[in-house]
Amino acid sequence: MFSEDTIVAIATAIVPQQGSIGIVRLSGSLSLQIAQALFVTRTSWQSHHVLYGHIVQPETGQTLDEALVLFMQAPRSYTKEDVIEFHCHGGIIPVQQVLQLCLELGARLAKAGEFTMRAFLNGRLDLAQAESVAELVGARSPLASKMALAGLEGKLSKSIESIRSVCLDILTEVEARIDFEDDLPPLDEQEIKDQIAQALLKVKQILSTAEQGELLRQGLKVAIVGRPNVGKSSLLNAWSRSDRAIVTDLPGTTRDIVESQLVVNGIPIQVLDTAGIRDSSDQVERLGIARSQQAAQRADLILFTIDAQVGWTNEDELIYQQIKEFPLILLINKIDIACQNYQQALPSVKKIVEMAAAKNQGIEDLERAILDYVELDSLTASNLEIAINQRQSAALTMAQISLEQVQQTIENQLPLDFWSIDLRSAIASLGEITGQEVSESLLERIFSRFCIGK
Ligand SMILES: Nc1nc2c(ncn2[C@@H]2O[C@H](COP(=O)(O)OP(=O)(O)OP(=O)(O)O)[C@@H](O)[C@H]2O)c(=O)[nH]1
Ligand SMILES: [Mg+2]
Repeated sequence: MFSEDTIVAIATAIVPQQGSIGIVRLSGSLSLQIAQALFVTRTSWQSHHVLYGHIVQPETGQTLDEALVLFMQAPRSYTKEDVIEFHCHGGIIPVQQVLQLCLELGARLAKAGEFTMRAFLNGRLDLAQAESVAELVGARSPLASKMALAGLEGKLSKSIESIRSVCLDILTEVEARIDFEDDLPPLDEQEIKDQIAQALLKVKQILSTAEQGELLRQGLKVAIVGRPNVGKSSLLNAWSRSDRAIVTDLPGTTRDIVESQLVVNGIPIQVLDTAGIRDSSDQVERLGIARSQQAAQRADLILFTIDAQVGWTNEDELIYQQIKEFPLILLINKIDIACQNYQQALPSVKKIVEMAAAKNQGIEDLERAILDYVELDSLTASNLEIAINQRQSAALTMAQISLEQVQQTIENQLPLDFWSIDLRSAIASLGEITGQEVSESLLERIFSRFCIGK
C-alpha cells in the first residue's frame, strides 16, 4: 500500500445532544494495534465481525464508553488498508475522547477526503467514482443522490473508458505505422474517421449532461422580491408547507431574509423571502431592503411578485426597472381578489404566473415555470443517467477539442505524427476524468473539497 502512516477522523457529524451513534475511523497499518490498546472486548479480533466491548484509557484503565468495533482487514476495506471503526455513543465527548486516544497512540489526523484519496490511490475507486462519494454525501435531492450513486458504481467511468480505449487502439495503429511503415498494410482511413466520429458523438452526449449535473448539485437560488404586502412571505410558507415566515397585513413585516429549502423535480431549490422594497425612513427596514436588493442580484432566478388586487403600481415599476435585466418570473399574487383591470400596464415579461399564495393556488404553475426556465422537464430528469461535474466537463471539453483536431488533421492529410499528437492529448484529457492521468496537485484540490472522515 502507498502510505505508511495511519490516519484517524471522526466520520459522523458532531452535534451535542444529537446523533445517537458517533463513528471514529482509523485506516493504516497501525489501526489494529491502536484499537487493541484502547478497546477491551471478550470477542476475538476477527475481520469483518462486530465486536462488543468498552473504550478504556490505556494508562489508567478508566472506562470511557461502551461501544461496538468493526475491524476490516486489508485489502477488504474502503481504503484497502486495515480499517477500524469505533461506533461510540453520539454527541461530542465520546468520539472526541476516542479520537484523542488514537492520536496519542500514533495515528495522525486525516485530512479532508483522505480516506477516499487512499481508496483511489490503492485502486479501489477511480477518480470519477471517488468524486461521486463526495457528491453522494452532499446530495440535496433524491435525484442528485441517484446520479451520485450511478457515478460511484462506475457508469461514467465505463463510458469514458470505452471512448478512451477506442482512442488508444487508433493511436496504437497510427504509431505502428510511424515506426514500421514498410512492414504494415496502410491505415484504413475511413474506418478511423468513423471511429473518431463515434467517439466524438459519445463525448458530446456526456457533455450535454453537465448543465443538468450542475443544477442537481448546486441547486437553484430563487429570491421572492417585490413591494411590501404583496404576499411574498405567504408564498414562501405555502410553497414550503410551513409557517417559516411571519405574515401580517402590515406592509413591512419581513425585515430580514427568510430561507427555505425545497426540492422541485429533483432540483434542490433555496427560496429566499425578502423584505418588501419601498422608500422607508425606518433604519432597520432600510437595512432589510438593502439585503433584498443583494439577494435579487445574487439569485439565479427572481420571483418578482405583485398584488393583483391593486394591479401594477409605480412602486412595482421602480423595482422592475432595477431587476429587469435579471432572469425573472412575474408572479401575480392574490388572484382570488384581483381587481378588474389588474393586467393593465403589465410589462412584457416572458413568464407570468398567476397565483393565490394564501389559498395555496398556483404553486404547481410556478414550479412548472421554474422547470421551463431551467429547461429540465420531468422526463429528462428521470431519464438522466449520468451527470458530470465541472471538472469532468472541462476535461471532456478538452477531449472534444483534441478529437476535432484529429479530424482536421486527417482531413488536411497531415503526416501521421500529427494524428498521434492530437490523439495523445485526447487520451490524456479522458484519463484525467477517471484519474489515470492526474497530477498530485489536482488530487489535492479534488479531495480537499471532501469532508473530514470521508
Ligand atoms: N386574498 C389573498 N390575500 C393574500 C394572498 N397572499 C397574501 N395575502 C395577504 O396579504 C397580506 C400580506 O402578506 P405577506 O405574505 O405578509 O406579504 P409580504 O409581501 O411578505 O409583505 P412584507 O413582508 O411586508 O414585504 C397578508 O394579510 C396575507 O394574508 C392571497 O393569495 N390572497
Ligand atoms: Mg413578508
